[in-house]
Amino acid sequence: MALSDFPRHRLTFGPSPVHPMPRLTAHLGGASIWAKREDCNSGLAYGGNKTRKLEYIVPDALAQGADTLVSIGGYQSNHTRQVAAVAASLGLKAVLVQENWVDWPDSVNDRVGNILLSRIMGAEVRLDPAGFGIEFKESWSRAIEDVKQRGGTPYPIPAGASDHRLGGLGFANWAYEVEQQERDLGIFFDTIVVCAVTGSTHAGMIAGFAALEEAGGRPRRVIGIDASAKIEETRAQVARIATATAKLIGVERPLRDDEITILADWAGDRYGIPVDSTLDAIRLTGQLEGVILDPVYEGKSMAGLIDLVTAREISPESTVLFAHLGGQPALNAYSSLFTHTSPLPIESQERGVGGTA
Ligand code: 5PA
Repeated sequence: MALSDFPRHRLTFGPSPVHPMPRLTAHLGGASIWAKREDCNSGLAYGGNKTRKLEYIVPDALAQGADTLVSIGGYQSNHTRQVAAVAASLGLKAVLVQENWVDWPDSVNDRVGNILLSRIMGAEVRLDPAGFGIEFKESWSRAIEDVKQRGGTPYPIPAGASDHRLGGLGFANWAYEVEQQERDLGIFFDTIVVCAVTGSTHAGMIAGFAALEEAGGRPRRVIGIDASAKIEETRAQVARIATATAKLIGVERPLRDDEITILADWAGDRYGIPVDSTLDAIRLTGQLEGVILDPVYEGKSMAGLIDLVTAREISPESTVLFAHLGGQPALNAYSSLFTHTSPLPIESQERGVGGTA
């Protein structure tokens, strides 16, 4: 089968925007940096990477006659917020298990940002004290059973919509979309940088680009930056989902080791807790580009990009695509990190690079 044989339920506006980041590029003085924006890919509750994954999962849920989407994440899960939005837009119910994944001392952590949005959209939100883990959870199977006992038809969606047969297809499709945008722009992104936690975003990209390479496309590097601080689990999950997704979309050859690259150095010690490099990356991207990143995921992957470009581990000749996967609503639970403006020492001659002198 090919990717185009799988049914897709459109939840995104269309291809997500791709744009250059000229002031960040000039500041880093190395590779040319662009972004592809999943944080504004849809009108459904701010969109994000899960909205894309759900485009290939929703047809299966509808075919099974489901009336309730059941999923799981942390209190500030972006994934569960997107499940709530998709359920609302389809006229389905959502039951969300929200676990205490992050020991974060913000008194409104379970009330603002993503969880607030899910409640507005009518999801049944179940707070659970369990900690971070992408493995199978008892609370999730209990939620599924409860829906059945009430006479409903649940459709289980695992954490991050990752450990699901169709979970990698959304970002395999992203690879095809990038290739089309490259043709339109007359550009080639030799390096992609993407955040990885439950794995199917990165894995889907690996599978999609492998399929394109098999069809004669140029090879490229897809660099995953771990934000789980459990690198071995994330790497194993990415490898497994990439392999399964590649098979699903008709890639004949086994994936090479160098196609599965996940780097550990920017996650800090714990999932959900930003470190200095995360906060620096958030401020730098905000102050140079007006682009907002979150402290759990995208701040960490951007920190990786910044260091790899600065250290020339990404070549100065490279054209790099930063996959911005969303996540900003969680910033509301991290307000204590940003109580003051901290202007960065940005050289004055850099100020005009974006266009206006
Ligand atoms: C998430 C995930 P994967 O889980 O597909 O590896 O994606 C990582 C990722 N960026 C990157 C953002 C903004 C994300 O939300 N979020 C999870 C959630 O519950 O929100 C699945 C963990």
